[in-house]
Amino acid sequence: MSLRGLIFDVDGTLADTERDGHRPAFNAAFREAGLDWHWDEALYGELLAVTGGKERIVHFAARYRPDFARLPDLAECVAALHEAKTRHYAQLAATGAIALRPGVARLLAQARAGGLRLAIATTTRLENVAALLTPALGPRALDGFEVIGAGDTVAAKKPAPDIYLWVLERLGLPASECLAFEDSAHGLRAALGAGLATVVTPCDYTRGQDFRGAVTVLDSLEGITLSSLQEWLAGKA
Ligand code: XBP
Ligand code: MG
Repeated sequence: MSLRGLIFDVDGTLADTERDGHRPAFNAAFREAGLDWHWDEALYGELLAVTGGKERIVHFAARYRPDFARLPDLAECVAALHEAKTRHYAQLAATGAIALRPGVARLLAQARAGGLRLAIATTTRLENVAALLTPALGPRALDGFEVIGAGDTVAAKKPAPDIYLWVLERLGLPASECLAFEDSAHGLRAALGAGLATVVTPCDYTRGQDFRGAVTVLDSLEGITLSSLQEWLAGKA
């Protein structure tokens, strides 16, 4: 089977965004709303078990702030917090403070030059993806991706396979001709659930998770060649 498309997760895979990007943005939104909530590094690692920012806030409230979780307008309050969080994250990312992981920019450029079709399948919001990629890849960063599945594009977030299935459908490619790139066990499950051979590059928060089923687990995307990607796809088939 020949390789035709690459589908990338964003958070943790293209850049290590969680500890010093999303986490402080959540905390800034909580402060701004007058809440005494603070997600330290350890707590945030625990909360990453729930994907999606709004879902993560709801989970935290249910577990640690039951009074807040019982608010009759909980959904609106969470949506407002998440809007503020997105603003803070996008502002920070747009400064270029969150670098791409080693090898990412080179692999994207090589894949494009080699005629591969590129896509994104992420849980985070589209504006966050734009803010993160623009400083590193330029103002047309998103144009390099033919399909971008982000945020609430699908109702069921990772580890459900829905976002990958949505992206595959729009690419018009079978899973057997694509590779997925993930950093977490949740993301891997989503990609595998869509039938995708998956390369895993764990990040700080996900190192040590169960990556059974991945075609390979690597420290980074540095040094990867298009022929090694083709071999991983063939090995999986
Ligand atoms: C990323 C996430 C996201 C971000 C926050 O998971 O779980 O929820 O932490 O983004 P993945 P939003 O890398 O598997 O896509 O606040 O925009 O939801
Ligand atoms: Mg990820």
